[in-house]
Amino acid sequence: MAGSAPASIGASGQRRRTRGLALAALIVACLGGAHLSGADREYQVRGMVLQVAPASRTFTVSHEKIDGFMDAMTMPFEVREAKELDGLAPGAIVTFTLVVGERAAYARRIQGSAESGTTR
Ligand SMILES: [Cu+2]
Repeated sequence: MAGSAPASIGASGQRRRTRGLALAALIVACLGGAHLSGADREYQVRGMVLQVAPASRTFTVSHEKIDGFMDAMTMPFEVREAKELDGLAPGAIVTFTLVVGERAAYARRIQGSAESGTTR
């Protein structure tokens, strides 16, 4: 039989992989936006918690624009210790300090905002 393989085989798999890379690149671009000079930088961040994942020590926040660093967006942030996520729940309005080092970034001093009404 003179069967010829379709030339387009595997095209969809290729596309899926490209999308994954684009997402990773977005996160890197986001954290790489600062002009890192070796010293850690700290930024005040305010936003709404969308997801909390103690197992991976991360929480996802829809954050407001961070002056001099990045525009408003939704992204995951890491914390040093899972217990820092205690009491956080989707929908909470929080402020925290984002520490950006040469190779990693993490959130600290996460505080609920009075506006979120969780302490009523
Ligand atoms: Cu961001």
